[in-house]
Amino acid sequence: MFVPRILNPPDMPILEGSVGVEDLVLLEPLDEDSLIKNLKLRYENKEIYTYIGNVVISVNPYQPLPIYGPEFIAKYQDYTFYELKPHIYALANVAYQSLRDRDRDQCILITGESGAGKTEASKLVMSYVAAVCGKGEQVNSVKEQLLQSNPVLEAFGNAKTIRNDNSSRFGKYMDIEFDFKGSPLGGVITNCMCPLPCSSPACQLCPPLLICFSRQRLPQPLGTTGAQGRIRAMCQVVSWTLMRVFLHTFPDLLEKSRVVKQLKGERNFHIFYQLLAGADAQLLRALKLEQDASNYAYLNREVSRVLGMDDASNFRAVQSAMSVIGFSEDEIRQVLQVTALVLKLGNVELADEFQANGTPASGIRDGRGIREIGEMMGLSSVELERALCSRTMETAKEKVVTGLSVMQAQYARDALAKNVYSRLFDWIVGRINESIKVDTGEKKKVMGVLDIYGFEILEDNSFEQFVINYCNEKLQQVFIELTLKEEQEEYKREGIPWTKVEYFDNGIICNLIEQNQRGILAMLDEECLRPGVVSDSTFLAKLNQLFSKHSHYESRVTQNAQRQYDHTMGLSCFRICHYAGKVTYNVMGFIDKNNDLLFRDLSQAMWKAQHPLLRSLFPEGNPKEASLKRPPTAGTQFKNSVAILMKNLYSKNPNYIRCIKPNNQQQKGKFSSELAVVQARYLGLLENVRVRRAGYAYRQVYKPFLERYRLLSRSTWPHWNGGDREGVEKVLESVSVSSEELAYGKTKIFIRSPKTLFYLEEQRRLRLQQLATLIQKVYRGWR
Ligand code: AOV
Ligand code: MG
Repeated sequence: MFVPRILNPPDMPILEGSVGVEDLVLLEPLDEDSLIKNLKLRYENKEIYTYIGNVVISVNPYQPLPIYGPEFIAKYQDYTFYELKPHIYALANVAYQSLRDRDRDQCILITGESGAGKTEASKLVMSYVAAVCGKGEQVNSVKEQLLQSNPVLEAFGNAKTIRNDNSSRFGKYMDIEFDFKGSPLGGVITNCMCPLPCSSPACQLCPPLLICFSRQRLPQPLGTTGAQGRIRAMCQVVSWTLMRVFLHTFPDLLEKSRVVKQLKGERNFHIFYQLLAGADAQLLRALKLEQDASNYAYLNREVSRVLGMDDASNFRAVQSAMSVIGFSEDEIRQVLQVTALVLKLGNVELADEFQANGTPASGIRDGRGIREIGEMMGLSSVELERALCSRTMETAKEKVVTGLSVMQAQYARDALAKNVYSRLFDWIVGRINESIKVDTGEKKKVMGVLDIYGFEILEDNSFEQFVINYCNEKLQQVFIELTLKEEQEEYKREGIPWTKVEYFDNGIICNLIEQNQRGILAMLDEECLRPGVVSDSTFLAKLNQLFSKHSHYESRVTQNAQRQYDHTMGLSCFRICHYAGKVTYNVMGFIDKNNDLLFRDLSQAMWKAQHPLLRSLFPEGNPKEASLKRPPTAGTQFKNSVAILMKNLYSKNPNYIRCIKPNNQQQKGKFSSELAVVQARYLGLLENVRVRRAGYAYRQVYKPFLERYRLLSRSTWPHWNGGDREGVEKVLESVSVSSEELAYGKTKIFIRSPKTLFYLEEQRRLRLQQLATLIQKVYRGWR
């Protein structure tokens, strides 16, 4: 349940020194300027979190702040949302409690651009969940595994980019699954007798009082036993138990092009550097590696170190994390071998050779390298060379082997390296999923956490940025649909007058990209599958023709209002006006990346290798499994996984963390208003506040509202036999809330300003204190 917090309750030390408004709903005047000023003021005072109702805005502090850890987790667990400073823990707590108490699957959606703090936020959510749920040996081990999955995933899936030294290069969606009550695995069950003299069969006072006594959080009235007007609610304190974690990474969505090539100033995936820096001499020898990163063609020579990042010690952390998760020593060794193989493949140099008939073909220049690789793979170097440098065309009748040109062979080598690495990554994810679970108990409730790569605008944007931004576009759509639209529609449903707030609906951009048979992805597939001469330029020409009138598509050839061509755009580019800004994409490489071809000779060779892990990564290399059917293109696969993800998200109750990047230098304490305003604009923060404020900041179904506050009125407490809505009316009358503050909807009560709610909460707290004192007296009397 969303409840905005009391601004300055007197007895909570944690609140001291708060700056600016903590909930933008309270902002006065409400405009972009004051919104940004408020965020800035707070940021400069190290208040990085701010609410818009139940949405958490997080501004990256770029420095460790003393607001995390067990002590804070315990605090946020004990208080409700409005009682403490805005925090991700508060949001995690609300999500966790709604999951537990209201039986509703939750998801936590973390958005923001690259470097804004999404991954760190997701880790905070995970550590919160791990800290608050369940006890017992087995559960603790699941928790430990959950937390240790981070260093492993980051080593293999993150890299230094221009935007972020620890940038996620894959999309991660995690389902954390819980089981509850009476579970043999540590669901804590305590039976307490509530001594309250009350006759309500489901006494709602019981939970808060039990909290007072035992600091336990989970009493659920089980049933009642009555004696002479005294009804005691028997409460069961249960705790939800973390059962299992299921990681979904998008198939093929690791940015695998990075394995073979990085932009200026960027690095390959961390693991390569960690391995070289952290492996001892013996391991290096076993892997046939040299320590110096500059020896490897796949590792950008100019940057091999990242300031403040200790690759060697991270390597040890990754190794130990893998064993905690349950990778056997042998598995770890094999993973490292495959990683080393990728590096070594990059150094395979291809040179011109001539076939007997005089046509140019490629061959391998350095015999030692290929022999070492063959040895490690468990494959003869002759066979490996053949697979890299030639291609077998198979028809029903015959087999024709042709030599590849040097360019083609290099392409084949890189394709192999990329495929080995990305399949290794998927294998690791699968292996983690196998580990992190308790076998007994079925899945009951799920909390999803989504942390994807953020929206990216680079100087030169390619297929990778295109899919990444498409994914962000879809997430924005979820946000719009669920928050803004739903909000307005709710007012309509409840029959409450409403002034319309305009917001931008990005459905049109999503359609431009994903529409079946008509969208850009469909056009790309069509070009990839079309027989005849296809190239990136025929693809571009097709787009330019098809979308020349589309309001969110721009090309060099579309004339603008002044009938001029746009010469600022490269010849091979098109532009999409995304919700978050215009991005110019260069089509060079789109077809290739979408096709993502791995010549069959290579997958067959890999399948023949003796190395068990490597071999298992290429099941399609088994001649018996061979199919002439083409696997779906990279774009289609991506679109499909996004669709599955969306379906999953729509089935859950969303909680939002909106991350903002305060500066481009990854510097602490520096808040650039210009940068923030752009992000606030595309995150739609102002609209979000407006929608929240336009009408009513808070609403709640009558029944739970009555249950929460009925102790405030003598008419409704301890007994109330009337209807829920009438009960709510009685309560609000008795605490004299002005009628202008309220609207009675069909099923819900709406409250206009948060202040009224703060007032109600304060009244409730005082009343509870009163009651607690009373009951403690009774309780003592009984013992
Ligand atoms: P991202 O996930 O949003 O970018 P990260 O979560 O990796 O961004 O954050 C980038 C860096 O900012 C981290 O490595 C930390 O140094 C710092 N940081 C972020 N949040 C905090 C925090 N709460 N406290 C302290 N430091 C923080 V990307 O994955 O690139 O889209 O693709
Ligand atoms: Mg990240």
